[in-house]
Amino acid sequence: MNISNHNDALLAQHTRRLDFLKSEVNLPAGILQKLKDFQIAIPSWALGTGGTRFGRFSGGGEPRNLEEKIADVGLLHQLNQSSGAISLHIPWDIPTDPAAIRSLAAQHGLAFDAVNSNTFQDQADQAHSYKFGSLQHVSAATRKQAIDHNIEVIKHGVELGSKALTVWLSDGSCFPGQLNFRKAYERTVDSLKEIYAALPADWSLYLEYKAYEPNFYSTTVGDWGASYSMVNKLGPQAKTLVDLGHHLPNANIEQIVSILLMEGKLGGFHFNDSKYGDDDLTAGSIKPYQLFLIFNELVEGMDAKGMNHAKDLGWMIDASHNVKDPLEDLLQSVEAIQIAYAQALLVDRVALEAAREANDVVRCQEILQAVFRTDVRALVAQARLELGGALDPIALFRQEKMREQLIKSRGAKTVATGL
Ligand code: LRH
Ligand code: MN
Repeated sequence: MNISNHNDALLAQHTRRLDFLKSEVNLPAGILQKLKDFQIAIPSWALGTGGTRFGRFSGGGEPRNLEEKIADVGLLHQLNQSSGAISLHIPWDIPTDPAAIRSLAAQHGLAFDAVNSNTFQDQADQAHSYKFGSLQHVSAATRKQAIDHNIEVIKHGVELGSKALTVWLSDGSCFPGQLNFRKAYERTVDSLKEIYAALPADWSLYLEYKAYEPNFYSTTVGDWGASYSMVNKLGPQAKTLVDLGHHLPNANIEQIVSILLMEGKLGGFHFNDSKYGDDDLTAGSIKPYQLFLIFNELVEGMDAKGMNHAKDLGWMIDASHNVKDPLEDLLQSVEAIQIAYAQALLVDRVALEAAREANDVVRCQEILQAVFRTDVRALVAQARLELGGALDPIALFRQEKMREQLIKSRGAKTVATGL
């Protein structure tokens, strides 16, 4: 892949855009370094074509195994220098030879972010079904099976150098009366306590909440309140994970983020976007202002706690691609997240705070919206350029006919494990 030729051809246009941005806004010191340090983990389960119960339309050249998934994330990272980690889902991606997988990832400049357990599907050789839940299940044997699986996932993560376990539970009910909410909650907490006890001292447990699906009446870890109350019962290594698509319509996610951050209980994110439900669409593709407002709260809240933006929270994408090339979609998501972060770093927080203290509502809005309406793409591109990435990753992906090459080497009908 010839990144330097690609950049040479775009350099003049890029420099013009960057100079214009610099003439419009004073860039805070260190903003480029912050953008360069900001790495977003790619989900191993979103490198193929997703689908819905109504259909799945494969684009071809999908990774057939974990090695090819790592190569695909490596390709993304080569192009944008901002996808330096992969988040695995077990058992969709069991690393049969962890040492080999770890060194293959290192060759691509990749680390392993949080590992994800899966007690929302029954595996062929499974003794007890998760049809009626896992950690909440009425049967102690089923709960134990789910606890053991999570402990197994931690072991896989330790071998790969991961430092966090993400637990998302589809547990809940589909009809009123079906579930004793109190027992389900307590059984889930007691089960999580056994998983928490198996965490290495330097690990985190991210408890992901979700309003509905696949259960359609109640979800036991159904909102930030349920997750927050549970992680508080577990201990300091347990935090809440915010998947942007897991909220009821019109939820104020940026306010939830600010409270969890203030409480020291925000663990990380699954970035995506949605119009209706858990649509798992490209980050920033439906509600870009919300993504900016979330990063605005993150920068304010993390600075208030002296946190390291790049290292102290889990930055991960969780998306599913039904009509777009998975790799192009992921490149778009990373770009949208970097843009929202860059804009949040440009907010004049002193002026904003003064306007807030003066109840000058219009001034508050003007300060935020002026930044949101500032085109920072040249700044994000400059960070990529300085790290050896492509000025226009999607253009280069297409110029180099990457998908065609993947179809040629893997075939048109390959299906990646995952959603
Ligand atoms: C549930 C979820 C969870 C994953 C799954 C792939 O909707 O967001 O994070 O385990 O998607
Ligand atoms: Mn998720």
